[in-house]
Amino acid sequence: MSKTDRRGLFRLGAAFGATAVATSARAATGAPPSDDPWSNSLGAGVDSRPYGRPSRFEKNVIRRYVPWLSPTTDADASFTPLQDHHGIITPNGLFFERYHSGRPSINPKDYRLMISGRVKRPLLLTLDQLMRYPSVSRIHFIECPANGATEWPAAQLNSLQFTHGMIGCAEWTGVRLSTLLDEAGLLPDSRWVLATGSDGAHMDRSLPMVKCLDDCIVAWGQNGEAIRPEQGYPVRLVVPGWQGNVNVKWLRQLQVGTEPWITREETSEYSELLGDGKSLGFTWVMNAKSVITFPCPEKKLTGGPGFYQIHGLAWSGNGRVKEVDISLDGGVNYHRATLDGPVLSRCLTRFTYNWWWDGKPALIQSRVTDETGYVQPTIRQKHKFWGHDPVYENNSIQTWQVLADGTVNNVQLS
Ligand SMILES: Nc1nc2c(c(=O)[nH]1)N[C@H]1C(S)=C(S)[C@@H](COP(=O)(O)O)O[C@H]1N2
Ligand SMILES: [Mo]
Repeated sequence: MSKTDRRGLFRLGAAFGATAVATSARAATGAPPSDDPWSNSLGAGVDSRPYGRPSRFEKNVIRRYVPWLSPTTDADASFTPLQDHHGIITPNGLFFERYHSGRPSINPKDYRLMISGRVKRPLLLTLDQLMRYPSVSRIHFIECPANGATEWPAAQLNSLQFTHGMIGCAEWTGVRLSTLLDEAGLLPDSRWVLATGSDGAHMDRSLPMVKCLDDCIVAWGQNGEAIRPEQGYPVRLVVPGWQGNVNVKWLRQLQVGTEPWITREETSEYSELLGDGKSLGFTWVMNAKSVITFPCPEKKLTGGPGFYQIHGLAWSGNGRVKEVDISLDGGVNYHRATLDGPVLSRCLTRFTYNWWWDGKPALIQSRVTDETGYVQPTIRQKHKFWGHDPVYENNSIQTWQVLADGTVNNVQLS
């Protein structure tokens, strides 16, 4: 932190030019800012659309998809606009979507959850019955392991939304999976649970009992309202910190067994080929990752040299974020960023760094270390491990190139 930083002198007034001077002259005479038209008339009444929406000036803050990645719209993915993500909670209408077989429309009256297999008392629950169990609310991110997949061979998409937007973070409300398994009564040899969705894809993933009894939530609430159809209405499984795909949406069945099922989703998908031709199965945990969300390709530096607050998001599927370091020179030197709490486990964490930009080109990066001591790797380190370009788990350090005119580009350092 520099001396200027400690005194809190950002000197932005001068940088903003004439408007700022005029405003401060008015401030000196004690006069209020001028009355604008909207200050002199009656405002609009209660919204005629009873479900509120953002200001019309925010109409570009939307999910987007990459046409060449999603040639059809029913087996699809859309990306969260992280460049406009304020804080750690993703608004429900902006939460990224991923469908293997489209989005079903489920009447909650017809909803049933079956808990079967190696249990003493199989259960078939309606939504009302499910919601009578003791519930919890927890804030967790969900990230698709294919987030950043396009960037393995080279910097391809000049966009924060498309390089990092297959992540969202919400407050999930529901019953702990351990509560339901306890109710059904586990048999001594029950060590795995197969979670299955009721969509056309019947997405199914085997989960080890230790995770099921730890922090998984059978959730019906998302940021204070019912889970959105896009996120699995009426019920999804939340498996904190693990790959997006195990967070089964439109959850239909929890089958308890003794061994993993090795489903199609666990062989043709979500397992990665190693250099020796063998494949790495069950890479569940999303390792620590971070990215600078301002500046970024969508949000350049518009005011010339001077003070800018760099901000961004960091997360780890292994627990809490411990620290984030910022580099302004492509990874040669690092400076500690400030974590802007709350710092929660398996949850987005906001970080900031006060930067007096000298107007020269810069290569800015963030690098997270989580509470286990894991340090976010460079893309070079990842390539060395795989020996080829894989599909999943690109959690490498992102470099944004800042040019003298304030433009920001996605680049990859070789
Ligand atoms: N039933 C079902 N669950 C599913 C999927 C699916 O296609 N069907 N997609 C998975 C994948 S690949 C991801 S990344 C996450 C995405 O969650 P979201 O759409 O709520 O962002 O849901 C997972 N759960
Ligand atoms: Mo995914």
